Amino acid sequence: MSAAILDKEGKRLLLMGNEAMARGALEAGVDLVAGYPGTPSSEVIERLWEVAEARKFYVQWSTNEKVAFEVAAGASLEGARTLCTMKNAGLNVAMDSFATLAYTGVRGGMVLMVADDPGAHYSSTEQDTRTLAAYAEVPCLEPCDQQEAKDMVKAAFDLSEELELPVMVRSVTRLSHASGDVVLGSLKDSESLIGFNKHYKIPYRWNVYGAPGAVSKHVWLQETLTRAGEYSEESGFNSLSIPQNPSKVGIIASGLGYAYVRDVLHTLGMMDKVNLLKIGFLNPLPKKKILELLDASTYVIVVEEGEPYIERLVRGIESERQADRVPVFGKFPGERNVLPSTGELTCNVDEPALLKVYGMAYPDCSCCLSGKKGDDEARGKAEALVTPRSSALCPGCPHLGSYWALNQALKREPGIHIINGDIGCYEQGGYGLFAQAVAASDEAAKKYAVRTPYETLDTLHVMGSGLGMAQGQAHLGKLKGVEGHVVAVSGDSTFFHAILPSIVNVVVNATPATYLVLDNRWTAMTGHQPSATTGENPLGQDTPALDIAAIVRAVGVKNVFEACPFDLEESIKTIKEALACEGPSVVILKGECTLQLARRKATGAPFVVDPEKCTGCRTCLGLGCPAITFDSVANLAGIDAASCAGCGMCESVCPFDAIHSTETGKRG
Ligand SMILES: Cc1ncc(C[n+]2csc(CCOP(=O)(O)OP(=O)(O)O)c2C)c(N)n1
Repeated sequence: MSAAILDKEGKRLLLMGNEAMARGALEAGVDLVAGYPGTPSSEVIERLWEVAEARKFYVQWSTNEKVAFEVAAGASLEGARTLCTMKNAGLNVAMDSFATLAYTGVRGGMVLMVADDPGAHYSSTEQDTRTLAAYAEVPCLEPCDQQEAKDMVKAAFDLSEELELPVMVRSVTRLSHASGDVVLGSLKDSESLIGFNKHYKIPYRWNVYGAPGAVSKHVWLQETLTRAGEYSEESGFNSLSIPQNPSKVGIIASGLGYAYVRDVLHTLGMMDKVNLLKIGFLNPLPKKKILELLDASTYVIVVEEGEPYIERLVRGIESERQADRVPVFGKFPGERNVLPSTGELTCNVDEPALLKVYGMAYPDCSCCLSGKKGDDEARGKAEALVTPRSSALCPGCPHLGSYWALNQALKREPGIHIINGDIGCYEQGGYGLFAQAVAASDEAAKKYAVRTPYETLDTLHVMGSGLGMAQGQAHLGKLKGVEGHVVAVSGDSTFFHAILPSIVNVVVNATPATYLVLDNRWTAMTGHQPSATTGENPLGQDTPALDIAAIVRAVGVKNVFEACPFDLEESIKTIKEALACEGPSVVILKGECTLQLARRKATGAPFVVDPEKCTGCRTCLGLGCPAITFDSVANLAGIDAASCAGCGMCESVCPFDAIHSTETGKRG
């Protein structure tokens, strides 16, 4: 695909939204790109890595989103065109810098691409970052398809330079990860005039506190945003169409919401029969166009992915105008609610919504609201056919060994243990199934038996939160004499992203908690981007591989242990030693991601179960490896040779010596 995004002007290609946005940056002559992986945003940078040398720009995966944002911002202050990418949650991490950079503005065009995830396909929340762009008082654009995604990223660089503000482009999962037709524009060589000017246009331009101070910079920001409103009014990304005989119903549709509305209107043969305002430039909104639509319509429906963000503002505009003459329908609760305020929009959701609004004008159409019932029935039937199960770690995943070892190490320890999880492949250690709620007062019942790795984690929130929460629990437990261990786990990429300040906090507050780093050498969850322990960049070139044990020792952790999670006995013993320590302890469980081993053909021969020796005890199932099967009729375990990675962990857990490698034929 790298060659494709370098294809020549005029070529029509099928591109993923993220690839289209990468191309947009190349057509803008980008100088520097930085980001942190996060689905569904990562492919923008992955594609750009592949062409960076040829197109002579700099690219990096940064340690976290705040760092990435600052890397891009710093270069922009020198006049470079910069792109920064992240997922929705990433903007929370970068927020401090994002909200503050707007006060000084930028010099070279700076575009921030944030991919939201309505429907939470890949995320802990459905958070809508458009509200954060508004909060930071930064212009925000949102494409409706892949062509516009490319064009918008390119245009965002010009807009950013024109306004001297960073410009945010908001994408969503279905745009970033779906493919569509894109006609390419011309690639552009960088034309940036690079050079740093401390007093650019105003004295101490790049210092929020610099005279005449933050308030005056805020005044400038608000004036600039007002100017941005004029651009929004004129922007080709916002278009209003009112038929000759204006319809009673006006639709305001933004981003992907517009794409769905367009499909539904085509299906219903109503494309040129409604008053339609397409919004792509959404902060600030094109207020005059909205007023025109309101003037022409009896009802208005707002269709947008995420919160009722535009709807709220349109309601405000309408009530400011003349005592709520035009009812505004959308996602707000109440009698004008026609769209769900959670989950993702689809044509199935939008069509009944549009018809419901029409149903008020044309009551005959209310029969069309039955679509959801049909969906629910089909889902109910499908659910009856499927065996419920948790999502699983890969066969031979080192995290399986880490969880097995942790659960074994804690097994006979007194008290109720709290295992704080974090975000990464290993978060599946908390997905579980079939648990029952227990009243807070029911002390005994709180000690749930953990039968598989997938029931291990007790808390799971955001990157870095596990170790933070563990500290509160450990200190409180000590103060109140609560029995039980407090543990936190995280991966290696998460360690560098969010744990570093937290581990310093552990040390300076002498926190009696145990922290396990599940170091699989990669940022596996988001598609195997390198982490700081990998030792190579995405092009396979050598980079320093940082040593987590040395880092935690350097910040003052005295009890630092290392073990290999594929060696279960060693891991159990090591974790027990760490749990027995008085103060803070850290265990680094170092075992490379099995998918990477498989890619390098470094996995072992498959293992098999000897039916003569297997007693059907099911101990091996407790490892949670998806390659292990169980025949409940024959009461025998088995191993799926095609998926077995040959790690041998199952051999070590079998109490009857019934599992062995096909290579050696016996326990090695
Ligand atoms: C703030 C934020 N940024 C990015 C992500 C996307 N993301 C989920 S897990 C993860 C890192 C996983 O790497 P690691 O901690 O090494 O664990 P692994 O998946 O390799 O087991 C990332 C970047 C996120 N969830 N939140």
